[in-house]
Amino acid sequence: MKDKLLRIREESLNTIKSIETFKQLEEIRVKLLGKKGELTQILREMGKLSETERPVIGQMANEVRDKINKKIEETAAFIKNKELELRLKSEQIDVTMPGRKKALGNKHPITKVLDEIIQIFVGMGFSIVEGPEIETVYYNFDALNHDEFHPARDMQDTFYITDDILLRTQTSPNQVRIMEKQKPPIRVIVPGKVFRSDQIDATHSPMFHQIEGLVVDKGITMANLKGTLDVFAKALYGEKTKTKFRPHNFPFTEPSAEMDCTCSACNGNGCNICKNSGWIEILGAGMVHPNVLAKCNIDPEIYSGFAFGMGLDRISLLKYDISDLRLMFENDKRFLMQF
Ligand code: 2NL
Repeated sequence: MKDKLLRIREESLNTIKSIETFKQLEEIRVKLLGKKGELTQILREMGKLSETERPVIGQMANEVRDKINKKIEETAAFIKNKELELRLKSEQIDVTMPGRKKALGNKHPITKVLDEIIQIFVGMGFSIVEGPEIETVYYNFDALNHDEFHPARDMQDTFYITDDILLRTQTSPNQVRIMEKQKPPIRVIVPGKVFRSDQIDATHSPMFHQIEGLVVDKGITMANLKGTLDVFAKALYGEKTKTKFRPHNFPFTEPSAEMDCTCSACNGNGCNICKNSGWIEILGAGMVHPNVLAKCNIDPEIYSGFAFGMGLDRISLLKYDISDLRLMFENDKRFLMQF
């Protein structure tokens, strides 16, 4: 029995030495010291021994058990240390590595042009106002002096929600709201989305962007309109830009005009962008119709004003030489990242 104990001791210590994982260690522990373990077996057979042998073998068996236990504990600590070391090594980070760059988006070409235009008018003392995209027939048409039979009112051209509610076809209803609320002097620009029932093609979209402007005060004349819009054109397209005004007709202004600028791509010499005319039409404008002022409780005998409106989409297409309006709304990053 003594030999057996010595053999167990020798073998156990050798096996434990070569162990590398907690799982193996636990297996060995059960094999040696568990209920069915070799050592336990021996301790159980102690009864068979003579009284002189029993204490000697007993003490020896205990010593072997303690020794194995101790070795197991040491090995456990060793494995734990080794695993920690491995983990530290594998999780090492190099704080000097350059970080991963987040891809920043960029502004949409229409937003860029809008920002630029806003900057110019803010520089001239205008405030920016925004308003609802869903409007009443009154604010969109009646208050703007559209007569009962004006073609723009047609179901074919305007998105009606009910007989009385529609998607605004221009941002002007918002200027009406401002005139109702605020006494002159008024100097505002109103950017926003507008809606018309157009078939989609390279130059048309049922949703597009406008920026309109309104100035109302005592003594405002056509000279203020022309001066302001000429300064605007020079700020947008460069100091050398010339402007010209052609007579036009809008229900809400009288007199009305359209303004052309010399083409900034060819300095007015003619190119494919301006279709060889040297001029580019950029906005419509006019003196606010007395009927419109009166509807907003502003006395047209005391006050006068000018107003203008332009399509941002068209100006952006021209500025960036983009051939198809649909590209603007397809959200294709390959297109959008170019601006
Ligand atoms: C265009 C022309 C224009 C206005 C908009 C306006 C607003 C009020 C009173 C009078 Cl409240 N007029 N707006 C005036 C003239 C032209 O837009 O071609 N837009 C794209």
